[in-house]
Amino acid sequence: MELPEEILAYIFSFLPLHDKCSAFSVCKAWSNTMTHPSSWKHTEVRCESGTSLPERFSDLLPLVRNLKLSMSLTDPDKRKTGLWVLRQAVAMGDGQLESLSICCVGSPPLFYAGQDLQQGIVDILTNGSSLTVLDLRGLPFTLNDSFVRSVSVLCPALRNLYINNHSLVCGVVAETLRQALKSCPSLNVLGVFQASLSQDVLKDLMLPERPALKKLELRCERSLKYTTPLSDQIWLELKRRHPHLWVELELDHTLPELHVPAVLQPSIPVRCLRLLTWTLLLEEIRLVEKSYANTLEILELQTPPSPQLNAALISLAHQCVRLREVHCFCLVSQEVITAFITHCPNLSKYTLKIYKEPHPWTYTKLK
Ligand SMILES: *[C@@H]1O[C@H](CO)[C@@H](O)[C@H](O)[C@H]1NC(C)=O
Ligand SMILES: *[C@@H]1O[C@H](CO)[C@@H](O)[C@H](O)[C@H]1NC(C)=O
Ligand SMILES: *[C@@H]1O[C@H](CO)[C@@H](O)[C@H](O)[C@H]1NC(C)=O
Ligand SMILES: CC(=O)N[C@H]1CO[C@H](CO)[C@@H](O)[C@@H]1O
Repeated sequence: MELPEEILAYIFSFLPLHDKCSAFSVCKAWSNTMTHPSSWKHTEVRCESGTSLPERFSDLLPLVRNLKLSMSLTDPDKRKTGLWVLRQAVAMGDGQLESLSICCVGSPPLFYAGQDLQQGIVDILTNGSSLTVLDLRGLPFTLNDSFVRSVSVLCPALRNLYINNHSLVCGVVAETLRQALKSCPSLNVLGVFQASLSQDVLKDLMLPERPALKKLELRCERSLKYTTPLSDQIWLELKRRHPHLWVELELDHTLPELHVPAVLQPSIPVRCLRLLTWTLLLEEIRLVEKSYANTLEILELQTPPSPQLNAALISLAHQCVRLREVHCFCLVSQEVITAFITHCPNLSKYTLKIYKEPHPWTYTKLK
């Protein structure tokens, strides 16, 4: 059976690089199809222990448009291979790589600060690039100011930039973000540590020449102790300037309890909230119910169980009816589950347990 080339290319686009390579050698027709740009829309390359990359990758990588690079950090050789892959895709591809996401598999060596990777990425991008999406959420080390400044200058077409990684501390100051906004005038999706935001950054985002801001992903951790909290007024102004903006907030256990209410300003258009603080969150849940009922779609909680928590969640379920997902990593009562199912018509996934289960807890999917 002969499939039209477009359809075949579409199917090939889902293959990981290894299988794409194999498809190349099957027959003439397939090998032609593999040079079709659609075959390369998405490509994941894994540089892990035990796998090696065939030589011919160097001819194929320049065809990649959207690259997901997964690499093991444990082994310096794998980091070098990862950078080699990136170099082929960027330098040989005539600036056609559109999106790049880098993530790590396995745990990094102790005290590994990612110097070689940060420097390597900057070196590879040194002739400039037309990247529109750069996602570094999967890097487990602190990204620093000079890295972010360099990348923003080298990739002026960026629209989506994610540097809100799970590293312990924020390494990027507000001035750096302001510079990145200047260098990348089209940025409209931004994932950062909230400690990198300042009143001035938000004001820059409101300038008349800026495009409509779509999404802010903010990680709130202990670095916030040393910053001035953003006022509700400035959030209100931002929301007025960008009515379609939505915000994803993640508060982790390193954020001192006392700073939690300052983060949860009522005018933030919060669509997704992860309160992973392990502290009692009764006041906070009341705040969420009061402030975010019109926007909240995803809620995740890590907090101790109690009858008061159950009552607070039942009350929240009555108000936050737009919820699509709710995940609570402590035991709750059956009434809590019933309340969410009854009041939130769009609920599609939940992690709400009435009995202890072995970890990791799995979620329940509704039809
Ligand atoms: C940058 O461009 C110069 C001149 O065209 C070239 O020699 C060099 O290899 C390029 N560097 C990278 C990393 O692409
Ligand atoms: C930031 O990281 C780069 C590359 O890892 C390093 O060369 C530089 O010294 C670091 N700068 C600061 C201010 O820590
Ligand atoms: C449920 O989802 C539909 C489709 O996305 C939307 O139009 C509707 O407003 C949602 N309902 C609630 C209560 O959020
Ligand atoms: C937000 C995010 O995706 N963070 C990632 C940062 O890096 C660690 C370790 O690689 C990942 O587990 C996190 O998911």
